[in-house]
Amino acid sequence: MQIKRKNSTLAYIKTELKNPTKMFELPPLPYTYDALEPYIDATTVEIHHDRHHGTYTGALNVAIKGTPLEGKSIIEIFDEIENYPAAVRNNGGGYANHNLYWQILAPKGTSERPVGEIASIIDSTYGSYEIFRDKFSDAAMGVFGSGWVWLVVKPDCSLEICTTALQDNPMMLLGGSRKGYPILGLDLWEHAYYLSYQNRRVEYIKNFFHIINWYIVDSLYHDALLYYGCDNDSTNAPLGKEPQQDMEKE
Ligand code: MN3
Repeated sequence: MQIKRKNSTLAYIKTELKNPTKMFELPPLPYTYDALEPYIDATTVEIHHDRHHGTYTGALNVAIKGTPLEGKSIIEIFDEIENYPAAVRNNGGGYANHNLYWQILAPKGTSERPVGEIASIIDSTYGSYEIFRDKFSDAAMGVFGSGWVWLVVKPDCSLEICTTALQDNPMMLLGGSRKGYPILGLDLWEHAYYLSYQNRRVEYIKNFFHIINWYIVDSLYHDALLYYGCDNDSTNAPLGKEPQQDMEKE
């Protein structure tokens, strides 16, 4: 089963990041519950998507109801996240983080290695895909308790591996700054892996690399470059450049 660039999937992510919606809705899984087996079992996917992600989504709507955040996009909500109760931060993050998580996963065989421009930028940033994989895994193992590990694009257009606690998202404006635009994220909460792996988080992290949809990650990388106005023709372009029109052509 091949999942490559799908306009519907990407349109969803772009819409989600840029356009306001009145109520947030739980996006359907882009595959069946058992599609990630044997690495993530069907029961885990079903509970994780339908109940955990569903609950974050519903609770986000409740948390923003009647506040000035109602009708804003999740990215606009992240701009003001420090001004609202923890329920907005926890459920807004939980909603957005899982949107990304389900999109960047895919059945084994979809893409065993990075593809497109993200492949070359990973090579030039980290030396090789294998070195990147080790660094990402080490960062994941360093998260104590519940949280996430991310590959983000920073405002200066470079890549960075970072982690967040609980359901924080790298785009949340916290203490005056954001960590970056996430293009890959791994859920390290026990609910993501416990039924199959119990305490063996290291195996869950190792197996994650078999089920990444690098076509989607590459598309998100292009979205991030566009978001920050990076010059698509050069690596680590300086800040402040106008978005290049030719990046819109896909
Ligand atoms: Mn989760």
